[in-house]
Amino acid sequence: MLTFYNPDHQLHHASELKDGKVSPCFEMPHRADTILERVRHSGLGEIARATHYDSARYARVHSERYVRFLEQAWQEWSALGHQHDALPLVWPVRDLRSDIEPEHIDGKLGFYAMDAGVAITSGTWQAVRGSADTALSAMDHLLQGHDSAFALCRPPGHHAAAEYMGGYCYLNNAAIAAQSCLDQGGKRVVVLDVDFHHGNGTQSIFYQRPDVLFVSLHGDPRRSYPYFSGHRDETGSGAGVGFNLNYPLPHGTDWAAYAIALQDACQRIRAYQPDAVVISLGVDTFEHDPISHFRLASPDYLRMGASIATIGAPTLFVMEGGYMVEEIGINAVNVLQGFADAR
Ligand code: SP5
Ligand code: ZN
Repeated sequence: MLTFYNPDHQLHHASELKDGKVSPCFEMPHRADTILERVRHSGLGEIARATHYDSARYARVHSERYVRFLEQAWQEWSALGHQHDALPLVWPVRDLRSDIEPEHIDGKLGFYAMDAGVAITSGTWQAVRGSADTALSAMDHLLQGHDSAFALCRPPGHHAAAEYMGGYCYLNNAAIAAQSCLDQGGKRVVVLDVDFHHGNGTQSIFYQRPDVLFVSLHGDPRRSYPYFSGHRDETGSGAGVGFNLNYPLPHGTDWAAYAIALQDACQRIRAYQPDAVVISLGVDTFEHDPISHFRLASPDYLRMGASIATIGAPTLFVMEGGYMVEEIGINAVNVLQGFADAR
């Protein structure tokens, strides 16, 4: 399996507001470097450099004004004399106006964010677009007739919706790749999200569409981030009714319980007969993850990969979360190896 990687991710190392304090993000550059090292030493396959794409490709699933905001935010922020990270601090919730884009950067940051886990720094845009380009490069490889590919994306993407960032995510790499597949002749695409957190951004982007089936296994939003999305009764709307499938699972879920939900999900995906499957691959379901609450062990990720392989469609793995940096490489590559061994 070919791995796509872009070293520009290192330009994004930010802080987040958590537990009432600003401190370094759990989502740090060392994560991707640890995974890359593991890919190198595991014999999974070659590593390829991602190529550069026009930003119009991101605007297939994001609004143009949001992409423009991401591109210009640091310039607008630093023009005020700031040298530290830009963090959103005010949001247009419920009956506040969310139709008029503010002119001031403080307003824009909140307008285009769902939380304070998405700092903008001087290198954020270059890293963010490099991450989307990594997913696009890997999808192009898949469309050339290969069985699978791994996009080692960083920063992650699945919390980012058409017009907002959140949860360490800016551009939705998995959604951009899924849309690219459709734009190049694919008719039915699945995004299967196995990150611990519900992929609210991906769900939102495809919620009214039948051409992308979104399936997610995640911590029950009644107790887990992102709290406001990921319930079982979210099944799609309009033409998309029946094409959104959530499996909220309780704190403490181990492989035995997880495997039952995953098998059910894979069976539903097979019935859809997809042209391609995009896996939002988060390994924050790990028992020692510092911010999550499932109990998967390292060997379970081999089984996860084997289970995903039973879907039987061309498969693109897109890296999402996972914050136990020491084991993130072992766990992520275990999924890929479990998949490759079963094919
Ligand atoms: C891509 C991804 O996995 N994003 C996750 C974003 C989660 N952000 C909120 C996490 C809050 C956890 N707070 C625990 C604090 C432990 N001291
Ligand atoms: Zn996550």
